[in-house]
Amino acid sequence: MRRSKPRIGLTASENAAAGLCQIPAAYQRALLFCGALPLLLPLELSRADCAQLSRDLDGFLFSGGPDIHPFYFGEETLEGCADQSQARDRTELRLFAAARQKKKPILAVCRGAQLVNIALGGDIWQDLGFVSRPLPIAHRQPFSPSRPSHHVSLTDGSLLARILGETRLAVNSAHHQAIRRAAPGLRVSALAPDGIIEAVEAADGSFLIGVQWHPELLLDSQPHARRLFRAFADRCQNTP
Ligand SMILES: [Mn+2]
Repeated sequence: MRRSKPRIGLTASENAAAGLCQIPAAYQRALLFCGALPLLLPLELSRADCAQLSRDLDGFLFSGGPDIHPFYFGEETLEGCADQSQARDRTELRLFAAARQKKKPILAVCRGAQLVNIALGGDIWQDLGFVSRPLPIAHRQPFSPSRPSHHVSLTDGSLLARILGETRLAVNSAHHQAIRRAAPGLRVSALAPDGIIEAVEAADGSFLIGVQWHPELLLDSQPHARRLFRAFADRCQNTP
């Protein structure tokens, strides 16, 4: 008998100006490619809704998007901080807590990785202009995001390194913020050559991986992007 596909909840972006709940199609394509069934989630979900979804779905992808309000990590809004969505911040933090409680696999991309870190008590740089770096890597790359622009070094023995079977990846980069201190319960699994944290994962070995790059846009060119989505879908399929 053919097994049903894992159902993966995909968080949406709010386009407040146009009144839209939207998501770049690349996320859906990546999840479909690796055999999962993506389900786009609403922008507004109560705690009870999040608890129900965490029971009913097999995993969650926290997608990229605008900045997270600095109050969530105990800071004032600084120059360089950009647009944010109140509905999305609130819903994603609720959903993350519920999904972790149910031990569901989580893949978090760009903003998603920052959200995971903030949810667990870590913080972020509100703008990379605040960071003194030995090498001015263009984390907002000046060309198509489907082409890699910088490398990352993976932490030996990390879940990410074991999944990908590599120690160094070429990745794309479309962020002006980044994780500053990894939250308790997380460990750093990738660094850029300028020391910026590019991936984190759960220290307890559960499938919680946040990447600062956009693997959904590298599906065609980078085997590591396909491997990451496949590993995520497999874990969603095999988690009770
Ligand atoms: Mn980067």
